[in-house]
Amino acid sequence: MLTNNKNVINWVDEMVALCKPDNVVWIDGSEEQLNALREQAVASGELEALNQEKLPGCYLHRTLQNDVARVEDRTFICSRDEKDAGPTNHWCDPKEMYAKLTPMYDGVMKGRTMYVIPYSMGPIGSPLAKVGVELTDSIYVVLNMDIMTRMGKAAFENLGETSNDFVRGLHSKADIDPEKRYIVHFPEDNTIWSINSAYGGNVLLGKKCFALRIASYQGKNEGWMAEHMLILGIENPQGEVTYISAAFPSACGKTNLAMLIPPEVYSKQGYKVWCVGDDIAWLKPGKDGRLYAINPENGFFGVAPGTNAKSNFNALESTKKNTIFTNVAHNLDDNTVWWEGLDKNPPENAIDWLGKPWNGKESTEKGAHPNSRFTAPAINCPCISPEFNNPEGVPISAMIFGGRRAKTAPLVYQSFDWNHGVFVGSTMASETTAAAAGAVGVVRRDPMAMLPFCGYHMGDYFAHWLEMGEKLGDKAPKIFNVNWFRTDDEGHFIWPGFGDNMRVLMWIVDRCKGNAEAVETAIGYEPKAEDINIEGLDITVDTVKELLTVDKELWKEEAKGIHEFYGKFGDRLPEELSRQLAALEERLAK
Ligand code: GTP
Ligand code: SPV
Ligand code: MN
Repeated sequence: MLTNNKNVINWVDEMVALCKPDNVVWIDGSEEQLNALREQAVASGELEALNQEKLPGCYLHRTLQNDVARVEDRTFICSRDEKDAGPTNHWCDPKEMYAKLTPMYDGVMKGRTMYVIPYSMGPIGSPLAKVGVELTDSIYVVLNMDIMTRMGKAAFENLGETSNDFVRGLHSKADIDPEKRYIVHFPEDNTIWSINSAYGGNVLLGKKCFALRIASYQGKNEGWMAEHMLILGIENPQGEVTYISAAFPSACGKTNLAMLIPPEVYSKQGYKVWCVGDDIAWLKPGKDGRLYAINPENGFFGVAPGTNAKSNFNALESTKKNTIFTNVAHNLDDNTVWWEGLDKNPPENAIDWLGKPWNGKESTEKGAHPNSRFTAPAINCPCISPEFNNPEGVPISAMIFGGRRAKTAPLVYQSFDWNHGVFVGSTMASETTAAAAGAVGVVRRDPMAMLPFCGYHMGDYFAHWLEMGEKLGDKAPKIFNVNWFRTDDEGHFIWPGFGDNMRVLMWIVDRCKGNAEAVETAIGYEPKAEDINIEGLDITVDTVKELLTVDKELWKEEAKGIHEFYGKFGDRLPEELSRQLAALEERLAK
């Protein structure tokens, strides 16, 4: 045991009595212990060691075909009152859910080992950090948690001997039976139960389950925010850094934006981009009244397909050592990995994500699953921010919302003020991706990119955003919306995206500093097309103009869709948002 904390010990005892593992191993985080686990996982086939010269410390893992993404329809928020889960979450009475799952956990770890993982979300010692303990029967989970969190003994030091403020996570692979898969949150008990999955967001309980679903609930009660946001800093040639956070739905470009390489027109002037985080931000007002953000994670669980030296050099570099690859193709010629979009040279002698022999030159099947991922330590990232471990976090000047919209949303616009920005975030919509099980490419509302991650009633969540704005007053970040995904009539993306998104960020930074003009439109402030720097691009100002058009007819349709969406929230929809919608309709009618 690594702690004298009775709350931890009693709970672990209880869960051991329930799951009945043959052994219980407390994870102290030492390299010795982790190496032994790596060896064990390789011996059992759970992991395959990759080419240790080309990819030192790297391993490959495959999950079952039925277990490759988050499962939103099996994810529950079990608040005591159904109304507190709200219309966007699946709910079940906590008593009923405990009663249903307890027999499933009973004896589930017989013949297995239970690992007790203490971890900190956020830098150890940070006033914004929080402790969790995950119990799991999966070595893969232990090794991923080691990369994704500050894991081990030190996390308990942060908790102290008497505190009860830790999140209790219980995970078992069980039989990986999709019919009995449950990802369940009890926000009022600080508890997460996950069973019958062994994939990413379903089982790395510090990530979506704690750092978003439970933490969003805690944040509402404690006056802070947990958001599905990247955090980046743009350093100008004078050395001043402006920090931006951005919420895009799953697989819509957070990792890519967070580590972008500035186009030459900026790099030659001395601009730099620093990555603080690529998926989750915890934000809290600081002593000076501004909003400060930390990245609660310690690594990246990033989408592999599409990652290459050109699209995201920094992410690719991050995966060159001490990384776990999940569901990518295995190149047998040199024992490395491959995925669609890595390069134009797929291996001929390979194993695909399903574990079958695969010839990438001939096969029409994909070698890697579209939601295949890498788990890479943040410190590997060449542009990791010097502030990454700053316990106080970084001050946020701008917050950006965005999604995949083929038509409606323009390249960029700024909200009129905070409340209007909350309206813009609350009405976000995006095409679905492979990050969650289900249809891909269907437009759905995904407020603040939090639809699958808000641990309480989304109407109350909107109210919390409005309250935070009141608290922050004129120190509140400015709010923007972007869309890198507008397409032409042939369905091609019009905007080059990736590193060139910096050109849009620069307008945003200039707006924050009062250095750029804007044009007022029905939906918000837009840049003048000439104010987006296209030097070095093969697109024209007219293309930028086209990207900035606001089609009033489309937006009138949009407003109808928003009415319908808002209707779900009944009297828990803040009146301010109804007013914002009415104001938008008035502006569109003009
Ligand atoms: P999660 O980890 O699921 O939360 O996703 P994310 O938001 O971090 O998404 P990520 O950056 O991994 O991008 C997902 C996909 O979008 C990849 O296939 C990228 O190649 C693609 N993508 C990212 N940025 C851009 C862009 O600016 N333009 C275009 N066209 N595609 C992009
Ligand atoms: C997402 O789906 O938004 C992810 C991947 O970041 S997972 O951790 O699986 O949720
Ligand atoms: Mn995510």
